[in-house]
Amino acid sequence: MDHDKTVGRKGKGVLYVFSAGNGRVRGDNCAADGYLNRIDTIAIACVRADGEPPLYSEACNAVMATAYSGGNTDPIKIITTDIFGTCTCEHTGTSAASPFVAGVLALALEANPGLTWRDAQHLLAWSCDVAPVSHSAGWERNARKLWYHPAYGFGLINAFKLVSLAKGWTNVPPQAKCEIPVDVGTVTDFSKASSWKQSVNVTACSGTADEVKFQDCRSSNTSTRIDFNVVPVYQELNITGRGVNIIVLDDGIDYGHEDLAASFSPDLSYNFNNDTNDCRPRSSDSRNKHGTRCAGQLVMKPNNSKCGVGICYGAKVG
Ligand SMILES: [Ca+2]
Repeated sequence: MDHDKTVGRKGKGVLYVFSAGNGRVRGDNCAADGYLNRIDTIAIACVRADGEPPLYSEACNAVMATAYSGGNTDPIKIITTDIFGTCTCEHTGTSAASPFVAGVLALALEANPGLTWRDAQHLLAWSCDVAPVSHSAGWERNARKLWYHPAYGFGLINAFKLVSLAKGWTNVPPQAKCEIPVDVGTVTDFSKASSWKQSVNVTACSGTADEVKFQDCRSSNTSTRIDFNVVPVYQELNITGRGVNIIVLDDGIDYGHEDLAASFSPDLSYNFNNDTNDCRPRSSDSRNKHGTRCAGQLVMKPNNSKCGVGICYGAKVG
């Protein structure tokens, strides 16, 4: 991933979007996940249609933003493609939230192919809506007056705002490294369910060349609608993800599916089981449907009376 950050997309960096995890009800915390805690990845939590987080969606300071999914017993879940050429209305978990954000970022990349991995994070911070999820306690403003909540990140993703902002975006400066030595005292052993807390006041390297300062509060939105606002991206901006490549790191894609075939690219695919680019899921195990479902959320074909419409249906997937 270090390679992808510095070399991928001709130096602009691959955008990695991860689900924040489904174990909150068991006490899991996404801060314990090394992938989510990398500064160059984007962790996504979820809410149900009523704006409440399902019991499984984890909270930690790695969470950048929120998208929709369904609760465990919720009748409203996500419609997408399924294996064996079928459709499902049962896709759920944070697994269903992160593809929506990946799809919106794909739309942003069509709008502005020059975006870096850092720009993507800034765009999320400045365009997400807080109002639809503001009813929960625990929101705090950061040093640049942006609202933040560990269960929602910077709020609910808003495709039209993010892509519109991306169109005229000026690249943020390269990453600066602010290092502040912290004495955490004696090393402590942890057992399950034990906890340890220490507070440290930091200055964000104020007054130095590496001062953390390039965040501000550009957008405020009082809308309370639960809506990604993706339709105006198609209708007003004529953007569908064209020219953008997305890789679903998962258990395979049923690429012959009539809602996926046109967007599938073998050049983007690799099967680690047999070292080929044939990424069809093993049909002997019907649990291998996760990747097909996530891929459908991204690129389902529109106007074919099958399943639904992918959020960035003009993109390529593998
Ligand atoms: Ca379709």
